[in-house]
Amino acid sequence: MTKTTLTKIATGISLSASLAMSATSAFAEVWDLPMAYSATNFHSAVGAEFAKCVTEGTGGSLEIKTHPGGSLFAGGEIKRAIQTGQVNIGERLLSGHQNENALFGFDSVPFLATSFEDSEKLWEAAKGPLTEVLEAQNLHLLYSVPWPSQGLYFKKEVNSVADMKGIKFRSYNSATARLAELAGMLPVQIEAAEISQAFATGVAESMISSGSTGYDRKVWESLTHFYDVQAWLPRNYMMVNLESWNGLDAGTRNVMTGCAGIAEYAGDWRSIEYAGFTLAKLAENGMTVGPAGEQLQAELKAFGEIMTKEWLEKTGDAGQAIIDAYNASK
Ligand code: PCA
Repeated sequence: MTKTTLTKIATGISLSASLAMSATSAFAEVWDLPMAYSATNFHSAVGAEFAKCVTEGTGGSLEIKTHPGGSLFAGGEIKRAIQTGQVNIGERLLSGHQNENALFGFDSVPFLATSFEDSEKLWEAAKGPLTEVLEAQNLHLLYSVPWPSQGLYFKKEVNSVADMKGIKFRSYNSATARLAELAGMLPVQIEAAEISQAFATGVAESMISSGSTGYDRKVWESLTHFYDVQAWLPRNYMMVNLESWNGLDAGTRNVMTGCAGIAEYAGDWRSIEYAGFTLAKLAENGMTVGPAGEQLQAELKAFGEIMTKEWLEKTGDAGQAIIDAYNASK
């Protein structure tokens, strides 16, 4: 997003804010916003800033209250809660629902987009189709922010796929579970909010995730190695129940869209900053942090090829169109 676009958004917000304030301040409404990750996580921080932006931008006529850490709904329940109107708004890792629609997994195709820059291009290619899928599910997409790239965590040195056999692996979507299966590991799906306990009790002993989640959950208390394999950058999405969205007056919708633009911009930057910071913190707390060896990286790439093919088989022309648009933008 350019600076001019941001200036336009900011101007739009202050204009809409005064409109919204004069028009609706007599009918103050509160929307609860469930989020799955810890309050200190950068996605949650961006969500809290977004909520404040909307609350202030509407002059308090629409107050948004964030509930991080899965405290209102667990991660796996958030999307359904928004769709069915149990809450009006919420944030969720959509690839957690790729069983429901394989397109949600476009951001978890191994080695398709491995840098922040490429993740942004892939998002540009996927945004249109994803928005349509969500609308058909009674959801309006507000913004999306990437996690830092995904690396492998273990409690021992691992140099090849053979070293991974039989390890209990914490997954967070079906791509992560499939990767585990291909490597001969035993996947078990666990929300980020629960992983410190899962690692401490031995329910899981490995995972693929960002340095960010490892840092948020202090995984150095149980795990020892982080291999920065840069497999993909999954994304979180802020979504509104479509009927609730359509029920808002135009001024409030403008404020929300403007705040969403700022949140996406700020979220991208926070994610980039947090990536370096959290890897340094893992190392500072005693973990061995570095790239994977050549053999492991090559074996993972081969799994990536299998999984890309499988994803395209499931998504057909729609998936191919995203990949083609992405490749054309590179
Ligand atoms: N953290 C989330 C999803 C991706 C990431 O980096 C998690 O592990 O649940």
